[in-house]
Amino acid sequence: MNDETLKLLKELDRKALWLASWMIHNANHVRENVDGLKVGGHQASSASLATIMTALYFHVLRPEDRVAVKPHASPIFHAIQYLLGRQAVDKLRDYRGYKGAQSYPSRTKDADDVDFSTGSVGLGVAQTLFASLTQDYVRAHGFGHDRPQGRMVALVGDAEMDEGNVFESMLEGWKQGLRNCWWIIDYNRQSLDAVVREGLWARYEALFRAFGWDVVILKYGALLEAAFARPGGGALRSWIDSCPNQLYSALVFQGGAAWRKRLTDDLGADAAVMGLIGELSDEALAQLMTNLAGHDLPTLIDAFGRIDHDRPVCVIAYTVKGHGLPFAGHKDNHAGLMTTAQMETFRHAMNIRPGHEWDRFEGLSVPAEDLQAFLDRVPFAQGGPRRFRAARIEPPAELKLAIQPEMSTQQGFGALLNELGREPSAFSDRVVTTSPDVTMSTNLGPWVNRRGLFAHQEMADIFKSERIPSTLSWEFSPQGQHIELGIAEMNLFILLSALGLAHSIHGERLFPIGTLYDPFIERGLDALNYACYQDARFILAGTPSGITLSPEGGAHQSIATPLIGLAQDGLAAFEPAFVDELSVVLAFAFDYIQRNGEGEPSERTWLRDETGGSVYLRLSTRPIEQPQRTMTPELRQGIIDGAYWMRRPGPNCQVVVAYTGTVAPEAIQAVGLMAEDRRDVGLLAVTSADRVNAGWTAASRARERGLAHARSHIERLLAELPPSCALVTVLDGHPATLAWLGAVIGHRTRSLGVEHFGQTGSIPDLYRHYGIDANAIIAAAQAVAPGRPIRYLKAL
Ligand SMILES: Cc1ncc(C[n+]2csc(CCOP(=O)(O)OP(=O)(O)O)c2C)c(N)n1
Ligand SMILES: [Mg+2]
Repeated sequence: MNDETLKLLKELDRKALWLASWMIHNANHVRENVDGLKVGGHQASSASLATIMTALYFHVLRPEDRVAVKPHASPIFHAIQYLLGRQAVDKLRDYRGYKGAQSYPSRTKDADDVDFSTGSVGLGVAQTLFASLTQDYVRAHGFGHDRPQGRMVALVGDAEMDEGNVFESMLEGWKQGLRNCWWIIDYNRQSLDAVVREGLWARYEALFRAFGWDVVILKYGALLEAAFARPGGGALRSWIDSCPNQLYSALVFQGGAAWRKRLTDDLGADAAVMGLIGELSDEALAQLMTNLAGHDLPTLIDAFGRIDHDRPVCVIAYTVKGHGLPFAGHKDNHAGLMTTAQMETFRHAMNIRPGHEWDRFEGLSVPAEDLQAFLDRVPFAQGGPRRFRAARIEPPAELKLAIQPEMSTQQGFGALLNELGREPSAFSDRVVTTSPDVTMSTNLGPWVNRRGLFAHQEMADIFKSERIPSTLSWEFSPQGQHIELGIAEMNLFILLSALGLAHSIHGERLFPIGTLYDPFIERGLDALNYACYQDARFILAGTPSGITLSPEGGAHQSIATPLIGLAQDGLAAFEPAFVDELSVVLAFAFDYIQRNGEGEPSERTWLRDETGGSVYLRLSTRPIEQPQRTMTPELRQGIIDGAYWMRRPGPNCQVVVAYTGTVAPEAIQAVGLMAEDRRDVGLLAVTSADRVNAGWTAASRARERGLAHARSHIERLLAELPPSCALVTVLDGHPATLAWLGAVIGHRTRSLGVEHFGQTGSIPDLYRHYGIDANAIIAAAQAVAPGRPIRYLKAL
């Protein structure tokens, strides 16, 4: 790098820090602060990473690289994009405001091509690892060779390294042969609350090396290195090396005079050291002592340039939190904000005239044309758009399957995928399944037998070659279409997040399907939420679910997952009872996950169906009798819209049983038993509480906004009922999932479900115990639809 370039980069470094600071100051002081909440964290954290990000974005990164920027560096990221001409000034002015630049980098809400969202610490870090794996998967399958391979880069806060999911992903990365992944740790030795433990860097180093990563430690900048080479330099280096983090931080905050006093106290007897620091003014001494590598452009650029292999790399870059700002190093600086007076001082130092704070080329020490010419050549900005659009791939219109008289939805799921795997096709060749060590027990086995497991290298199944009978062939190859993960559920969701963004990040559409035991969704819930927030597209099968896997007991039962399905944005949740329903839902899902999000809500359902999203299937291992019926277009639509009449209520209907999922036999039986004593009983199959609920909410809102005729699917279904009719709802999950049905029109409602869990036993034992069997349904009907006693009701 020549001096000219270095000068320009230094200018950009300062400028980015100024803009980030001004954004924050503007958000707090200039623009009325509407929510009363001051920006916390962003100022000091942005300053900590400013130089590293300058080196990366203006010099090191290539258009094909993708980056996860640590959450609190959002302002510096937006400032850099603005300098590159990729972000509008209005977004900066409205930072943290309505539709302005986001507080934490957001793929979905920001306009300046955030590659990976961050915010919940640790998740963005792991996302880069799985994005890298996805890149390899895509290329191994013969896709995307017309584009260069990128490096997946994470800018990691040192406290972020405390998150367990980071380590879980490292272990998985090692197993999967991770490549092209850089994690750059902003080692400022500060977290949100305090200064971190001594010597953490050594733990990181050992850890990363153990997992096969290259570790680059960047501690001192060029000024300090030069000083170390001089007489007295050795002693100075030893002093800094052994200086506790707390003391170092405190001295950084206190400045030059404090450095001098402390060094004199400790090393006063060493004339060479005293000579060395004696030449320097207080200001120059402070500059020297804070000249850590993470703030030294030549050191950074040199180090990044030396990485000449595709093994994963961890860079531990020493920095000062709040570097260059008045609260640098102070342990309380996380929420530190610059006062108006401090901003004024900074403005003078930057040579910026009042009213010109946002101008890109204001106050430069280099000619604007030179800077513009440099920006025009920045490699990162040479590519076209960073988001690809992969063409839609036609899924099969129907998924065919011979349905046995008795089946579970989980069996049906395995059988449907088995059918899908039979023939190669443009569609099925892009299906990729994954599971955290529950591939067999979630019925992915037949599919895996057909399509094999993915790995960089072929690995034979010795059991097969030794002719030992086994139902599963466990053969790995670069063509395999199943990614087997270790048990960590966080990894499952982050991998789904990466595979589910392949169309946008790598330009190639994949159809990711992940399976796990339903209760363990809660283990990975934050990562699931993260995947949805990034608008990744995948299908998730949670199976088995509820208390229905009864003998397994509490450790494997799920109650809350239907509510997660209902509430999780970006995830359409279905709980089919029968395999023909599942087949319809799965075919719909393959289409739905490809929709691109620009349409209006459907006038029929008021669902945002054009927007698309991911799909969650809550399945069961309970074999139940399958209905013998023809799949009419109307039935198909009802299943997709979320509900249909299994038994249409008559005009004098007194009670309707609405059920979801695997308790269908109980609901059917209860309705049969009640029929003699309650007139015109109806049976409503709810295949997606989520979708009928969302449609109802949206239609209600549309009416309030003046669209008087808006009606959602569930409103039309329930409008058939007389006002005096009562509802009994039931599912193997939390009763609140369907309880709201009573509010749609105002029918009296009793909701059955599971609120407490943990018992082992047979299905009849547990359904009786928790009150979701046929008798409990009848008892509830008797209570909400009083009339003559229902004769089949037994004492509870
Ligand atoms: C999962 C999660 N827990 C807690 C937080 C709140 N939080 C934000 S940043 C942070 C620590 C920041 O420390 P570090 O990563 O070292 O960044 P620095 O502040 O040094 O820039 C915490 C606890 C969060 N964003 N996500
Ligand atoms: Mg930190």
